[in-house]
Amino acid sequence: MCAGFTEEEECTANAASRFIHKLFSKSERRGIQSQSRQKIKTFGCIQLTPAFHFIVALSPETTARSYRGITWIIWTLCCKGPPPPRPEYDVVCIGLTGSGKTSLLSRLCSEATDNIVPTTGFSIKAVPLQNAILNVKELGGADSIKKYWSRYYQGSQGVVFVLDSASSEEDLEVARTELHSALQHPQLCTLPFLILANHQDKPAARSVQEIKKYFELEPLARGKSWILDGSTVDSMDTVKESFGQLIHLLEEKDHEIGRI
Ligand SMILES: Nc1nc2c(ncn2[C@@H]2O[C@H](COP(=O)(O)OP(=O)(O)OP(=O)(O)O)[C@@H](O)[C@H]2O)c(=O)[nH]1
Ligand SMILES: [Mg+2]
Repeated sequence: MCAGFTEEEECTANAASRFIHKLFSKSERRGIQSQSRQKIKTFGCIQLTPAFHFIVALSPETTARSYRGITWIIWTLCCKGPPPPRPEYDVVCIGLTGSGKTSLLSRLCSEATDNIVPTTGFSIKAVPLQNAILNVKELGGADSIKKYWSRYYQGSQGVVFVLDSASSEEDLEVARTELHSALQHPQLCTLPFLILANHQDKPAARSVQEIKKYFELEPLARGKSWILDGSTVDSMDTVKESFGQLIHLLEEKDHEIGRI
């Protein structure tokens, strides 16, 4: 998030940056795409007006105020309407029962987590994140439901796989088998994966490095876009960052499809 921004300002500023971005010629855009996402935001404004060069050099408070002002002027003069909605992506969330899928998704949606029960069938949540909304379809992880997972993969643009890093060897082995078959499934094998090694707060939890080795991710997921992060339901800032990275991969995939 830019220094001094409220979430609402950040959202509006992001929307304005996306609009400015669209104004560029294709060749300019290609050049800018190679920069980091933060630079895209800044470059978008710098291209629009050299005066913004000065503004970004000022204090965070001044920058935030000026950015908001410029954003308002752009929208008033050019768009005469509310900023466009954040992009939406359809994501499927799988993992064994008890791995923490519902807990993490509920926390991301600012919902209470006191009375969470095992998911029967599936449940869909619109998870609002800074740069996108993820429509996440969580598939229950109980044995009776797991065998039907693949029926619900169609239409997914990304995958979140949650595992319990502190589970028994036996359960970890089952989780590994499930992740491997998901990574190789024809409807998922080309999609970005976010793998969350959850329950990291527990003393028995394996480290992310241990999970990476145990799950043989390097050889299996080579050539695919995936992220493996540790997580716990008590540290949602980290989880939001992981989802932010997934969104980045989803955006890249979108651009890739656009280029074809
Ligand atoms: N200590 C700890 N407990 C967690 C964590 N994440 C989830 N839990 C607990 O694990 C239990 C199961 O969580 P759920 O969110 O229902 O798991 P799920 O993956 O949705 O399970 P199914 O819906 O049955 O597939 C709950 O009691 C949660 O409070 C975590 O990171 N640390
Ligand atoms: Mg659940």
